[in-house]
Amino acid sequence: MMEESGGPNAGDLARVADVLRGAHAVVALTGAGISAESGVPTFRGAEGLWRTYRAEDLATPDAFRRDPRLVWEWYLWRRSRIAAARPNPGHLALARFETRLRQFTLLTQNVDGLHRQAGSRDPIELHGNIWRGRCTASGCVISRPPVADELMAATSGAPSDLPRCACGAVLRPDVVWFGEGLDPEKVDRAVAAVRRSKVMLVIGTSAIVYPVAAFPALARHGGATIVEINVADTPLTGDADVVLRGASGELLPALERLL
Ligand code: BJW
Repeated sequence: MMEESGGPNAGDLARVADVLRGAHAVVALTGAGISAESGVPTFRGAEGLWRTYRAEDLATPDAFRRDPRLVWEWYLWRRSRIAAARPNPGHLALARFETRLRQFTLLTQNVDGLHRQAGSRDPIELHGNIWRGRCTASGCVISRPPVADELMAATSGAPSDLPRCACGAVLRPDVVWFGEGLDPEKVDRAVAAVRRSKVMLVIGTSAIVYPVAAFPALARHGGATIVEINVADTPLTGDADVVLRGASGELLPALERLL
């Protein structure tokens, strides 16, 4: 259902639109929930990936050392789901916020690349990008290695068939696993944007994975208004200044219409 001007969030939407219009710097932080309406599975919750798969077996450096083939197969399966997905009205509205709002910075924990597809010019992808591979020897990053070749390689049996860099070393997915540090350059840019923000929109994230989960508190400490957009409560909900309860694919376009 579309969020209409007289809907349950109407007063809060108008209030958020007012604050956004007056703000000199705005940050949006997104999580898996913004891509849920595009058909990309989230991690937690009833249908979440971690209900079916164990993070310890698939999303840690140890898991990759133990069984790189299993990890690659999981990532290639996820790529195939993402390849079939298109940006939804939530991604598209955020891309337009870039031109409508002053100093708008988009931070995302998502690895699916849908913000770029929607037209966002420079989303800071804090947890990496599933479409890139990274050389386990040199650390060099390879954009969009051919998926079909990798799929065949990853499922054809021999260990030497794992996706490889031109130097011969095995590639790994260019994403951030549990226990790994985030790219310091991205964290620095993100923290600078968070510190100068006057409004922070926290959209579709369970807000429990650190260090990103600390960003709303940092923004709040600097005096920013925190707006949570989510279909459910999170640990952030009680500390948010405004909570817009509902699907981001409906609420973000509704917010944009009020700007
Ligand atoms: C909707 C919606 C709709 C649905 N509209 N909303 C104990 C205490 C504190 C910290 C730790 C601890 N033990 C370990 C740690 C550290 C750990 C951590 O935070 N763990 C917590 C889980 C406890 N963090 C790390 O390990 C990080 N690294 C680190 O700390 O490094 C330290 C270090 C420094 C220097 C050197 C070495 C180390 C790294 C974390 C990496 C996270 N990686 C993943 C996988 C990425 C790759 C991949 O995709 O495979 O990132 S895990 C997964 O969680 C993914 C996500 O980006 C991340 C966050 O999930 P997100 O986006 O919030 O999704 P969900 O599913 O949780 O939530 C969806 C939300 O959407 C829900 O709220 C829904 O209600 C909502 N929703 N539909 C609006 N339509």
